[in-house]
Amino acid sequence: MNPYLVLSPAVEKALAQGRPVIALESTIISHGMPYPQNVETALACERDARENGAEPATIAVLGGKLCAGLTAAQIDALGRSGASVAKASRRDLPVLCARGQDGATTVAATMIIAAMAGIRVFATGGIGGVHRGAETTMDISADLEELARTPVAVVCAGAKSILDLGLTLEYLETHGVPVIGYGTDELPAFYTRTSGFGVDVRLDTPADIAQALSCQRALGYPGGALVVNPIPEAYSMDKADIDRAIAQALEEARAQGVHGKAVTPFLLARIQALTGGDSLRSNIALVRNNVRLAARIAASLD
Ligand code: PSU
Ligand code: MN
Repeated sequence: MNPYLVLSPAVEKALAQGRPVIALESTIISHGMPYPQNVETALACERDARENGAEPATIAVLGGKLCAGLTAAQIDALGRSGASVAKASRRDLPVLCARGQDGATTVAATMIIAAMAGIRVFATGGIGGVHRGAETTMDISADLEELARTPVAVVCAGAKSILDLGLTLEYLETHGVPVIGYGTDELPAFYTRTSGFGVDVRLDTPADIAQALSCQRALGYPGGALVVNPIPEAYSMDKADIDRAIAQALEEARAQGVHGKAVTPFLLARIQALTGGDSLRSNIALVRNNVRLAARIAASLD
C-alpha cells in the first residue's frame, strides 16, 4: 500500500471484507459551506451512507497523510478551519505530503486518494468545470482531467452555472468521460433540475449504473465516470433568482480580479451570501441525495 495513505479502521475493514464504501470530499466542508452547517452536513452524509448500505470514507490530507475515513473530531476541525485550510487539488498533494501539512481535497484530489484506497464510487455536490470565459482565461478545473484518467465514478447534482455547462460537456466528451443521467435526459444545473443540455445516456436504477461501471472496469482502459442526479424537486430553486445571484457574483469576481484556485470558493461564498439561507438549504439537500444514490450504486457493484 502507498506509504502516504491512511485508512480509518472502519474503512479498512469494509474494504477488506468487500463491503460497499463511498468516498466523500472535504473542500465542500472547508470552502463550500459555512460553519457549522458544513460539519453538520458532512456528518449527516456519513449517516446517510451507512443507512443506504455503504461505509463512508471522508477524504482529506492531514499532517501530510492522505486520509480516507475521518473521525468526527477531524471533520469538525476542517469545518472550523474553513478557508484557512489549503484547498488541495492534484497538483497540491506532493508538497502537502512533503511538508506534513493539512489540505481539504477537491473532487480531483479526492478521486486520486479514493482510487489509491480501492474505492470506486464518490458522492459530492457539484464538480468543477470549464469556467465562463475560459476561451481567454483557460480556467478549466482539474476535476475534468481527473475524471478522464482516474477510475472513480463521481455522483453529483451537475454543475453550477458559474461554469459554462456546454463547454464542460464538450470537454468531458473530448476526454471520453461517460456522463450518465440518473432518471434524467438532461444535465442538472445544481440548484435546478434542468439546464437545457442533454446527457450521453439516461439510466434509471442504481443497478443499471453499477453494471455500466463494472463493464467500464472490465474493459480495462483508464477513466472515471460522471453520474448526474437532479436536486430533489422540493428543494430546487427558482432559475431567475439563482441566475441573478450568479451574474452578480461573476461580475464581482471580475471587478476584483479574482483568479486561479480562489475563483470557485469566491463564487460559492458570494452566491450563498446573495441568496441567503435558501441556497444553503438546497445545497445540503442535494449533497445528501447524492450520497444516498452513491451508496446504492456502491452496494450494487460486483
Ligand atoms: N462546486 C460546488 N461546490 C464545491 C466545489 C465546486 O458547487 O464545493 C469545490 C469542489 O471541491 C470542486 C472544487 O472539486 O470546488 C473545484 O475547484 P476548481 O474550480 O478550482 O477546480
Ligand atoms: Mn480554476
